[in-house]
Amino acid sequence: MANVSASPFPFDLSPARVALIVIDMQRDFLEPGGFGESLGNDVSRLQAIVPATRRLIEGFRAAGRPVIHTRECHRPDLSDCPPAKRLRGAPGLRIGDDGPMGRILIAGEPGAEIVPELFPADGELVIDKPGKGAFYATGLSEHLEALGITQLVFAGVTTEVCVQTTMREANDRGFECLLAEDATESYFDAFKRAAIEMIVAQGAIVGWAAPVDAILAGLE
Ligand code: C5J
Repeated sequence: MANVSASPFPFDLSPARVALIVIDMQRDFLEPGGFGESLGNDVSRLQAIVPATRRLIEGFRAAGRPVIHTRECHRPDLSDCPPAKRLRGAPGLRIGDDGPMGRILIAGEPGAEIVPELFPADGELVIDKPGKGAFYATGLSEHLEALGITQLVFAGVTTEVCVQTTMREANDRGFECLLAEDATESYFDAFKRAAIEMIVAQGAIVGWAAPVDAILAGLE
């Protein structure tokens, strides 16, 4: 066990039982012309965490620990996209519409792909998920069980939506959850800060948060 300096108190990282989950670092959320920008967001906020996320991924690879990537996307016929999700709000482009990077959030389209800097290595699991959480309608739970994973480190976007949804469910499923605070981001600074505060509140009610460097030190 290695102690990681974390909030609200040190996290006992178990290098043999930990995996990294990188949530939705997709072109549709990070690049101009994608879904995130069509909702009126400044995507440069999310691009800024790419270097720290890359360092975290490389640290897990070097330690021989599993790196799992998720992508929020849907089947081309939208059969896994409830109308309530597709029709909500007033984005410039809805899920399934044609955009500059192909159809928005559709599996196999360029926009649904993970940004090149963080592209999965051969053999790394990539989970396509129709929901915000990575456990709903995916095989993630069975995969983690097969690997004997009991601790999860989280990175990715957005902190208060897909990252927090997945982290909360992971916590309910009994995983010890640690958020890499400089490898996650929101389009809204206040939302990111509030999400982290909520996660670590009341003695780590959902989990812990720590900087990438502290997590990497615990992996060594
Ligand atoms: C959103 C996500 N925000 N990956 N997706 O719609 O957080």
